[in-house]
Amino acid sequence: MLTKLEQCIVDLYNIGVVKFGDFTLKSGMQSPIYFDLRIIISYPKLMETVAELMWEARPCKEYELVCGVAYTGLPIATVISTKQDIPMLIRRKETKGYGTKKLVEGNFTDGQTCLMIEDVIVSGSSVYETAETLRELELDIKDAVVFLDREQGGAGNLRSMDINVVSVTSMTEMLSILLKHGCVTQEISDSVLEFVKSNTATSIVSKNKTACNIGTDVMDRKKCSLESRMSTTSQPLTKRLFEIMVAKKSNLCVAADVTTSEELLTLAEKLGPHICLLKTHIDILTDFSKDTVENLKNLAAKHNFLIFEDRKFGDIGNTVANQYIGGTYNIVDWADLVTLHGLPGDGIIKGLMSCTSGRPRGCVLVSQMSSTGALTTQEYVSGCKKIAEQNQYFVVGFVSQSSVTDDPRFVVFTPGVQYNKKGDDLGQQYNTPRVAIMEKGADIIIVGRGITQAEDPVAAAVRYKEDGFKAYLERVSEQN
Ligand code: S5P
Repeated sequence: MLTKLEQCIVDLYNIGVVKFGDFTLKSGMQSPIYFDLRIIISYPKLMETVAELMWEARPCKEYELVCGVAYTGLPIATVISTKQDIPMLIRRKETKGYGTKKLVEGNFTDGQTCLMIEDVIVSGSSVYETAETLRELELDIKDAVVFLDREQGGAGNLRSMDINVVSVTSMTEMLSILLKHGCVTQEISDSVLEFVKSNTATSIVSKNKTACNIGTDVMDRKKCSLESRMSTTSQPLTKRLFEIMVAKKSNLCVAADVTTSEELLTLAEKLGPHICLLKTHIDILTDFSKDTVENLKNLAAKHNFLIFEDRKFGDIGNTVANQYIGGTYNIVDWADLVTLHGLPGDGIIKGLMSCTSGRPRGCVLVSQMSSTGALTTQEYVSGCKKIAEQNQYFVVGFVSQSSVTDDPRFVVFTPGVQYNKKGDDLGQQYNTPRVAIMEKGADIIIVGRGITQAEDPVAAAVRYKEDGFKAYLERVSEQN
């Protein structure tokens, strides 16, 4: 005799709610399992069972309201609302551009208790966004009930925001039921559990602050040590970058804007020990060949730095995918990081992500530029931040001229750094490393001609590196 939960999970499996394969989650994370509860709207009886199990799992006996988290939480909340005779609220994903412009639909009064209903949590950010809106309207939000907890840190993240979340089932329990009933092989089940175990460092971002999974503290990027930031991110390359910066005591990226492979490789060999990143404009080379990048990759491994191609992609997803993987340069093959503009919207990132075939890759959004008259407005910066938050598994950070984010997961890269000059004849503007780090909020300084055209590039690199790291240490040790 199957328990109600067992029967429900087997039924969900049979209608295709649980899928095994290679999936990209909302955050950009690649997952070997996808739980897609949306299709239960086609199976009313099963939806009723899901709603019953969720109602039975609720943390408190009584609530004055229920609110489904869009979209899959909505039909489930509706079933609970009608069955239990509890009024319901709907939180829109976006405000309407007309009429009342309300974000929340339904009647309520200050202080009413409201239970949030969601299908599945990964980081908990969708539940948190809803809670944040409802709390702004003076509703009493303490609890959420979800059907599946993917066990990737969401429950802990929500607890640190004072939201108690209970789940009908967990990934571990669901897999063991599916295994017992022959719906999944031991091998796949093990690989999913392994994936879950190694991807628990999700975090959520609220409008005003960042919740990190380090205790319950709210962290400000500029005050956080690189070590403490490692566990805030689920982007593998960001973690690696932090590790390299700590190991080499370097927040220096050299912009190796030279025209021959020999010059590029010589710079990489000589400056390699002092930098965390080497930035290329590969299309400046007059003699590019596959050997150039093979040799560069070897030097990156030898000296422990990442390769950062400053391609500044700026087109629709399909075009950038072709540019990233194809053409002369096959950038995805050798560049750990690439730059891109946020102008085309989110699709540009999806386009890049579609090319990685599981290789650790990341991108940096150019949100502000160093040149005079740059058209990167505050509104544009906000748009870039939103794209980054929605694609946190792929976005490493921002190229910018100010502290565009306080979120410790994201790295701020600042070009336009040089000691001796205020600018060039073509609109470039410079700050010193200290100003870039202490005043503009840079994590990494990008230095080009200040090093490549110095009489002694190695000595110059050492000076930029030492001053840069000293300024970082000073910034994190400063009291507010
Ligand atoms: O806003 C920007 C963004 C970038 S990535 N301003 C910049 O200067 N850059 C790049 O940084 C630019 O393409 C160049 O490779 C480097 C600055 O070089 P420098 O010689 O002026 O230090």
